[in-house]
Amino acid sequence: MAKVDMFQSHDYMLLDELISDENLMARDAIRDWVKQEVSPIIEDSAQKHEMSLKILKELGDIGAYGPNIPVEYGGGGMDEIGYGVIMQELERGDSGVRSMASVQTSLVMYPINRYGSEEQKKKYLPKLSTGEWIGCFGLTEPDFGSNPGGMVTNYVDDGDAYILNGAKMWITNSPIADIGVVWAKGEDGKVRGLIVEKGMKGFTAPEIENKWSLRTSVTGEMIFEDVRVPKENLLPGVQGLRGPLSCLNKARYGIAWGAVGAAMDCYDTALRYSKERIQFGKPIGQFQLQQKKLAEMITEITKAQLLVWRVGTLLNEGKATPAHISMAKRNNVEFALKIARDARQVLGAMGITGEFPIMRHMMNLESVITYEGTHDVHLLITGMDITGLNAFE
Ligand code: TGC
Ligand code: FAD
Repeated sequence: MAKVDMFQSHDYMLLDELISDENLMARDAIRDWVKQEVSPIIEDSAQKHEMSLKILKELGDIGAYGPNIPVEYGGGGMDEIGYGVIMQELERGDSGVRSMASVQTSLVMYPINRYGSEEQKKKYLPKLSTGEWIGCFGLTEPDFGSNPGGMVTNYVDDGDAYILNGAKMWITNSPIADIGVVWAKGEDGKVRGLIVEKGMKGFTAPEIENKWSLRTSVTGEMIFEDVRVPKENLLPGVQGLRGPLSCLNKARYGIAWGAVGAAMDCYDTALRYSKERIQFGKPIGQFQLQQKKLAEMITEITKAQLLVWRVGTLLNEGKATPAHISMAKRNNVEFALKIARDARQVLGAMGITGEFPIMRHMMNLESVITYEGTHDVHLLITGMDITGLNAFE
C-alpha cells in the first residue's frame, strides 16, 4: 500500500536564514518531489530489494544530476550549499536515492568536468545530466578498500588504445551503468582515470545480491579482461591518487548533508509517534526518558546542520580542506545512525516494521558509515590533520 509522507521540517535554530532564497526554493521543490514520487514506493522497493528505474530517470528531470556542474554542460550551475540541500532532501527519502544522485554528480560528472577534455565534457556531461546515461565510479577493489593506493587494476599502451585488466568491487550502479570512471595504474605505476563504456569487449559488471542495506540501490563489481579502451577515453587532467580522492571530497560533502536528511526523517517520525502513542494513560512523549532521546536528537541535528552549512560555505569560498569534509561526514553519519537507533526504540515494536521509515534509514546508514571512507579512516584523517602525524604510513 502506498505510504502517505507526513514529514514536517524542523528548523530549530532558524538555520534557513543562512540559506539563499534560490537554494531554499530548490530544496523545497526536491522535498515535494520526494513526498510525491519517492515516499509512496520506497519502502516496497526496499522490501523487494529493487531499484526504481523511474526514480533513476526522474532525478535527471528534477535537476538532481549535476546541480553544481556548469550550465553549459547541462548542469544546474548551483553553489555547494545548493548541492547540499538537494542531497539532504533526497536522503530524507532514502539513502539509495541520494546515492544515485551523488555518484552521478560527484563521482562521474565532477571528474569529467574537472579533469576531462573538451570533447569528453561535450560527449558525456549533457547526457549524464538528464539521466539518459547513468555513470558509476570504480575505485575500490576486492583487496583494496580503505587503501586504494594499493590497487592492482592496470592498463598498458597498445597503439590507439589502452588494454585494461583488473576488478573493482562494491560499485554503486555498475550493473546498470552506461559508463564508468575507472581508476587504474599505468605502466609508470601512476593512477589515472579511464572512461569505460558499457558493451566494451571483456567488460562485465555482475550485481552483488542480498544486501541488508541500501536495498533500493544497485551495487556490483566491474571486471576487466583485456578491455580495449580508446586513448581518447583517458582523463587527461590528473594523475595520481589525488584524482579519485578529490572526487571523494565532493561526494563525502554531499553525504554529510544527506545524513542530516535521514536523521530529520527519523526524528520527525519519532516525535509524531511520541505524541500519539499512549501508555500508562499518557502520551509516551510526556515521559522524561523519551524526551531525553528526542531532545538529544534535535540537538545533534542542529549541530550537524551547522557543520555542513559551514563546510559548504568554505567550499564556496575555496577554503574547505579535505579534513574539514572528513569531520562533517564522520560526525553527521555517526549521529544520524545514533538518531535512527534511538528513534526506532521510541516506536517500540512498530519501529521494526516497514510502516515507518526508521529501520530502513538505520540499515542504509550502516553502508553510509562505511563507504566514501570508513568512520575509522575519517577519524585518522582528522588525527593526521591536527597532529601532523600520519597513521597510514
Ligand atoms: P596519501 O599519500 O595521503 O595521498 C595521495 C595523494 O592524494 C592526495 N590526497 C588528496 N587529494 C584530494 N583530496 C583528498 N581528500 C586527498 N587525500 C589525499 C595527497 O595530497 C597525495 O597527493 P600527491 O599529489 O602528493 O601525490 O594517500 P594514502 O594512500 O596514504 O591514503 C590516504 C587515505 C587513507 C586517507 C585515502 O586513501 C582514503 O581516503 N581512503 C578511503 C578510501 C575511500 O574513501 N574510498 C571510497 C570509494 S568510493 C565510494 O565509496 C562511493 S560510495 C557511492 C555511493 O554514494 O553510493
Ligand atoms: P576495509 O578497508 O577492508 O576495512 C575494514 C575495517 O578495517 C574497517 O572498519 C576500517 O575502518 C578498518 N581499517 C582499514 N584501514 C585501517 C587503518 N589504517 N586503521 C584503522 N582501521 C582501519 N567503492 C567505489 O569505489 N565506488 C562505489 O560506487 C562504491 N559504492 C559502494 C556502495 C556500497 C553499498 C558499499 C557498502 C560500498 C561501496 N564502495 C564503493 C566501497 C567502499 O568505499 C568501501 O567499502 C570502503 O572504502 C571500505 O573498504 P572495505 O569495505 O574494503 O573495508
